[in-house]
Amino acid sequence: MVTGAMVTGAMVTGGMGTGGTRAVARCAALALPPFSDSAEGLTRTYLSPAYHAAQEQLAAWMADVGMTVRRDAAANLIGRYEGRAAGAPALVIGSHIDSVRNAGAYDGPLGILLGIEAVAALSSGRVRMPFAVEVYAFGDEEGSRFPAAMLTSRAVAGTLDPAALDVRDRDGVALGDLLDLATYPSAARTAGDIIAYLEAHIEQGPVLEAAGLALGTVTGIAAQLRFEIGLTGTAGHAGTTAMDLRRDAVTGMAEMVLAAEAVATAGPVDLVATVGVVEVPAGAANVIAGRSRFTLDVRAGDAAVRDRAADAILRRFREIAGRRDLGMSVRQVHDLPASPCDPALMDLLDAATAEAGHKPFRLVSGAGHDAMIMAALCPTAMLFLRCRGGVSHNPAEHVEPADAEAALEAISCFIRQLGAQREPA
Ligand code: HGY
Ligand code: MN
Ligand code: MN
Repeated sequence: MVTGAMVTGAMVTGGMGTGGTRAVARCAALALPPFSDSAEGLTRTYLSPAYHAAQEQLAAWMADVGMTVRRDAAANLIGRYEGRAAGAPALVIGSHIDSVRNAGAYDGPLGILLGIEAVAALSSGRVRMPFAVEVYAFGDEEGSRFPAAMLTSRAVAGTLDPAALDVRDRDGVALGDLLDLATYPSAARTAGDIIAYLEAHIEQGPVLEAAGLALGTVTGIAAQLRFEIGLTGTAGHAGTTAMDLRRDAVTGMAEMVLAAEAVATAGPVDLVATVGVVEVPAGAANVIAGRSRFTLDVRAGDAAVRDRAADAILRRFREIAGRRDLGMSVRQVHDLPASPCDPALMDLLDAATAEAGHKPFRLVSGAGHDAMIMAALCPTAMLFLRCRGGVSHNPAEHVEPADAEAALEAISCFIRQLGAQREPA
């Protein structure tokens, strides 16, 4: 399975870096070709050539630390380090290998690599726990290739609606052209197989840095709705069409974008609305746009707050479309309910953070994570790491190796304490 593209541990860290430092260096290595689909910056989308190259590299690093490695029918990569008894239920440590476009190096891969380093610490000490440890590299958390997110963790959690697999990317490539959709749901795990899910992830926000802390225990993940909006007006000549005769799909979209911003700004601080993709098919400088498309992402810690805001925004959109005589289509892409983390695992993560020498601190996640999907299958916990300036979904994303060392120590303490809880009486 090893190819010339492999980057060995020593090559990445110039020798035996310690686990957290090595994890950070490996994330940086995975941000470069062939592990990126773009020559400039990092873009790694589900099932792309860069995705497969990065999976091969992760598989090699998993095998290096004594894990058996497999891919499931959703093309997730899974490493397994057996417990004392073969086939024992597993603690799953995971995150996602796919990225947004022009991404930072740490959003996703860091949680996978810290899982591999936690297993490295166990295997180098020849330690076996009363449970197995599995490391999941989920394939499609961002939804940056197909118009759906969290597909592969939903397959694992068994909550995937097969209709969600009927998707095509921007080039018209269907998911069914790349994977066998009939067997895709066989990626599902049974609840008894997994005792808990732990995800380490950069905070992607400013709270830990402002508090002067390296680590945080996540209390829950915000609810999110995602829509695709299409507008239809009348294409026309930019030079000959009077302003009051236009059915302009771009100015209509622009008014709607600002309306979404106004509704969210008027709400509580954790209510956010984002238009991240705007498209003008067949757009040209001298053409009044007849069509436009855009995405709408609405989130809040409380699903009722999120839903009221989304309703208000869509009402504003309908009013704008009516006044401008524009056709409008609204497709809900996904609805992810708020996901509280498991109280007992949060306590364990606090204790592990303290044992690692850091002050336990709790915070909400405004960002979505595979953990919110895995919560349907098993108790979940998330460990946040400070990231510089709270910057993420941006090449400037940065993690201090010392913070990754702290996170690895906390994860190792978490595994030890979970093991102690599950030792036979
Ligand atoms: O959108 C999110 O919150 C995550 O980065 N996918
Ligand atoms: Mn992420
Ligand atoms: Mn992300």
